[in-house]
Amino acid sequence: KTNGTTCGLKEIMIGRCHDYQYVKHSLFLTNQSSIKNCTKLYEVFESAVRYKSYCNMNMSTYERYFDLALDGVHVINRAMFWSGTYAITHTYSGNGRNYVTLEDTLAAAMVDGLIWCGKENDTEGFDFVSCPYTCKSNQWADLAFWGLASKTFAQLAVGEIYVVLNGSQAHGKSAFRNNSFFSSFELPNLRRNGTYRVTKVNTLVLHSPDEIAVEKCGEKSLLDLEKLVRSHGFDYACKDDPEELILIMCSDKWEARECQIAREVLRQT
Ligand code: NGD
Repeated sequence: KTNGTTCGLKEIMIGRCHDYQYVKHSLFLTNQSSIKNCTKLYEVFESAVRYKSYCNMNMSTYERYFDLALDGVHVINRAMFWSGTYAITHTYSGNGRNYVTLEDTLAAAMVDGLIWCGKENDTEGFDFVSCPYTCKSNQWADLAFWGLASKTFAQLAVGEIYVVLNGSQAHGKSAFRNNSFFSSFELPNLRRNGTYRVTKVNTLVLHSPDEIAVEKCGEKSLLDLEKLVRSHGFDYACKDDPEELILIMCSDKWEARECQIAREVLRQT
């Protein structure tokens, strides 16, 4: 077991691309002209990374890939960001049916959860044995893909946006961290001007059933977030544990005290 490039990277990416366009989103029915060539997309991705040293990656490495994969996409009133809440946010977004997360876009869906790194002077051109987690010589290498993905996605959001934060973070982590992808690459890149600007940031703060609520709306790091959001000229709203999200959390934590209410209400009907 290693953390090298995922075996079958190419087949997975091309397969996911077909699944995304022809099955999950049935684009051939609704918007045939927006269908992208999956092989071409993979080739553009591959040419950025294969045979290249991982530590030479930078914030422009994947520019062509995102230009192509996200061309023509914008997300009006339902872009959803997350930090420390991956699983529940994606259950809630419903593959883009309810809200649209970065991972619900083709560009990110093709590689979400996969690992890859190039290798110079190698027949495969990818390192299938191990990928460096950090490059001492180049801090940008880590950020090359997901940093640019986050920035590009933030620039496509229009109108009201949503961010799902974790108010039960352990180990002194805060709900809104100033070194997270959300605060470094997404918040600063939201459109502030023009017809297609962002108008309002809706923050949803989740507390895991049976765990301590470390931060609630209007407290600690959530105050910093509010100030920052307002200084960018956006409206701000914050809600602790919206009911529809409590129900999703309780489906995994049925025994928790907070989930008793849901149980009792469901029994009555
Ligand atoms: O220092 C790091 C690091 N810190 C977190 N992560 C890191 N990866 C590194 N190589 N180096 C990974 O980022 C971590 O394993 C998580 O899976 C992921 C997100 O971290 P989290 O939960 O702390 O939240 P962030 O705010 O940093 O990033 C989430 C936002 C969200 O709105 C997405 O649109 O940024 C976008 N995103 C960023 C990174 C990765 C998505 C992904 C993804 N799909 O893998």
